Amino acid sequence: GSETKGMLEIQKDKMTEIKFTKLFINGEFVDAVSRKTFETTEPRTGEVLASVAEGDKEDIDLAVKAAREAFDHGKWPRLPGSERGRIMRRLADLIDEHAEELAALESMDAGRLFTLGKIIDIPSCSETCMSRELQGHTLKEPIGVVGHIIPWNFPSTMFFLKVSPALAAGCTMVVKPAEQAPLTALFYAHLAKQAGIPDGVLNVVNGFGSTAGAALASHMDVDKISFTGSTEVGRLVMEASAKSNLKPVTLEMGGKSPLIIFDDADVNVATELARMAVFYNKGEICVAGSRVFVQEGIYDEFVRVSLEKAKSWKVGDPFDPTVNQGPQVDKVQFDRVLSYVEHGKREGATLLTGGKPCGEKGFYIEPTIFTDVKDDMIIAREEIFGPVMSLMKFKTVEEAIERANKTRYGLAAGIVTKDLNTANRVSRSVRAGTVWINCYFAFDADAPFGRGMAALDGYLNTKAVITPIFDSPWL
Ligand code: TXE
Repeated sequence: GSETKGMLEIQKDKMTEIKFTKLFINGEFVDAVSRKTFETTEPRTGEVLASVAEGDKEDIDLAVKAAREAFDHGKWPRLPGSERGRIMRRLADLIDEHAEELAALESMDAGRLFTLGKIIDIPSCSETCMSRELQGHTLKEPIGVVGHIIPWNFPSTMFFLKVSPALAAGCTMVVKPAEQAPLTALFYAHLAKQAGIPDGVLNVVNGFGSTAGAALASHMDVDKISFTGSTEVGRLVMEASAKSNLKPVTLEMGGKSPLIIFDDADVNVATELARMAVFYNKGEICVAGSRVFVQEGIYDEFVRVSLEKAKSWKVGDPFDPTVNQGPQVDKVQFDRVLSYVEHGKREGATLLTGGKPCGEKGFYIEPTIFTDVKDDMIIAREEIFGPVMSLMKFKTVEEAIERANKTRYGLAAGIVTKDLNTANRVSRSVRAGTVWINCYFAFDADAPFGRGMAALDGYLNTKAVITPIFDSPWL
């Protein structure tokens, strides 16, 4: 009907031309040495979106060489912090200017909701470029050539969470984006050049993990690796460092974060937070609150309202502004999520709603809720990375803490209660890097999660410089 037609029109004018598909090395877009390319699919349709140059070891070598040269002899690390800050602010302005186009590219490549990309992800990217600069009079020095290995769930956000602090610190770098979503990184490389970031400082080499990624992790001339992705690969990256030059490695891997809801919570607020915590970005988020513990007094009511809320959560085209949830990033993740649903059913959890693919094409999955989930079930232990909520009932605060901590992960946790004592007690006892109280996914520019001074620190070396003064007794 006319509604469909209207929506297609919205999509058409948001669609963007794909301008950059080659590797970005030493300030130029170039083919891979092998001339090979790979196809990236569009999760909305399951069809091919673009052919992208496929980098491998030789390309990583060229990119590291460019970054090395730019670090050892180039001007970037030697510029005063304020001057680097000025160039990065120019980059921030260029990102803002292209926000719509970038958000569209991200929707096409990664299935991110267009509206949210435009108002959250892309502006936060430009913000990370603005937040800090390194003052020249400290004894902190840039660590050198950095390798960034990036996942596909928030391609733009992850790019800048890694690249901005490294640039601000004065490092040079090679970025290996995820093969599932390789496009926006190339656009940012183009903008960085336009902003005046010198050639060789920021290089982008697309390619696969076991080839390009592994070559970067084991490179003798790379001084640091920053990785976000699966635990299995994180282990390989650390091993590659150990077997090469023992470069420091920063790893940010999976999660199975608990969201603990107490009897005194407002059920409407709590169900809303739970829905966001698990279904946001189709569950493809490392800090997703995928284990929802609900105290017994409000459990039944919580289940009832959650079911209603899942039913009104709209799945569909990421360009449609009325949609809450877009497609999973690719067929592999789509199949993986559905196989977890099967595990849940087999192990005896109750499938309250969802659990099936939806839409005629593309990788869409219904928002899914399991009740009667036990701590030792696979769906309660492993990261699903999809829109699957596991509901668990608990009685006491002690029990909630103990069960929340029964995980090999520890990224985040959420607490919903009106009682300050409970909030304080649980936030101190729960093992997690970020604890949200009566909110979820609230980020602050100065919090250590990839930003602020703590982020910058990861790209700096502390150097002790000792010199005797003229009539020092040590002479
Ligand atoms: O991750 P990979 P995948 C979790 C999530 C997801 C699962 C699998 O549970 O379902 O991991 O996702 C590069 N040496 N997370 O398979 O393979 C790869 O090319 C060097 C959580 O996509 O870890 C990509 O750039 N690099 C996570 C990056 O690593 C290698 C986000 C991540 O891919 C490599 C993503 C190798 N040997 C997945 N092999 C989060 N915490 O947000 C692969 N790579």
